[in-house]
Amino acid sequence: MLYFSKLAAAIAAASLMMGVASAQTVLRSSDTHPDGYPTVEAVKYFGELLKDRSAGRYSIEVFHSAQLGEEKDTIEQVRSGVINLNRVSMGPFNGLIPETTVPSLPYIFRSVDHMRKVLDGDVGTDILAAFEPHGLVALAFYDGGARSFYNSKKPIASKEDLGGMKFRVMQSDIFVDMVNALGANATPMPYGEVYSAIETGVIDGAENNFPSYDTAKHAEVAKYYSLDEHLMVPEVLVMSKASWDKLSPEDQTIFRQAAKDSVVKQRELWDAKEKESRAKVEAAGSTISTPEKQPFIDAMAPVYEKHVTDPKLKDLVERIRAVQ
Ligand code: GTR
Repeated sequence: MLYFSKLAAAIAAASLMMGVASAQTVLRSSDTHPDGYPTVEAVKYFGELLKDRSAGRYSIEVFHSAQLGEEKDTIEQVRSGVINLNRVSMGPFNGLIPETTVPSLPYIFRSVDHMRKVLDGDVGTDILAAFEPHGLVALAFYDGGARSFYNSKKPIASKEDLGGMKFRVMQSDIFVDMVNALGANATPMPYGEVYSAIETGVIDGAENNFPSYDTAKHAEVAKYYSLDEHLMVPEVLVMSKASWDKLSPEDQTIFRQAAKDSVVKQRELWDAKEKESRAKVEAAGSTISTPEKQPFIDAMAPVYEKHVTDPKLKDLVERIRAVQ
């Protein structure tokens, strides 16, 4: 009797061990946005596709709301392999990967359609490939729509109205130079500090798309949104090269395809969220002005002169402009 119960226990232990051996690998992914945000939901969807296509061997846990840290810090953690995946803006990569500066240039894209076409084509493939020497495998671009200025002080009816105002930007020199070229002052700081910086008057405002303006609650403290659409900085889903190298070539193909397929989902969610957030902030009392764009575009010449000197980057700019 004792023998049988021991045997049963041994079998149970063995199957448990086998279970552990065949258990799924749960990859950790970081996002600064809250649960439900289009990027967070798209990475979850990517995880579901992976789970299905790998017969349950891989899945993803998304740590949303900056639980793993602000973007710049989490990028370093992904490079060193501490975090497996990260959904981030292109902006914080500008100092590290020169090619990421090009899609981060003001008014480089003529429209959202133009941006999507560029990112889906050869230029997009080349920019994604530029991450690899930096300990990162870039799997896909997500949509971050257009970014515009907002502030707590006054409506911006023209470029001149920005003069002397203080705006938070993402931590990249391009954005500092962009704000300075508009006659305003730039303060680079992490996303998570923006709300209180506006509330306490350290800055007059910031710049972002409607979903971020809404979900980070910046609309509560900066009611004047001006639709100048100076940036369309793409989002990017990156994987740690250390994690990537552990995958078999077959699994790498599954990952790449699943990431690609999640882009379609993200764009659908994005388009809906942009409309929803805009309606929500307007209903809550934000006013939206539409300054003439051409003076903003004209003011960007020095930013291009300073940041697009390398022939490789000049070529990327030309290729983007040539996409119809
Ligand atoms: C958002 C973007 C984030 C982050 C943030 C910021 O639009 O989705 O990844 O970059 O802007 O301004 O820091």
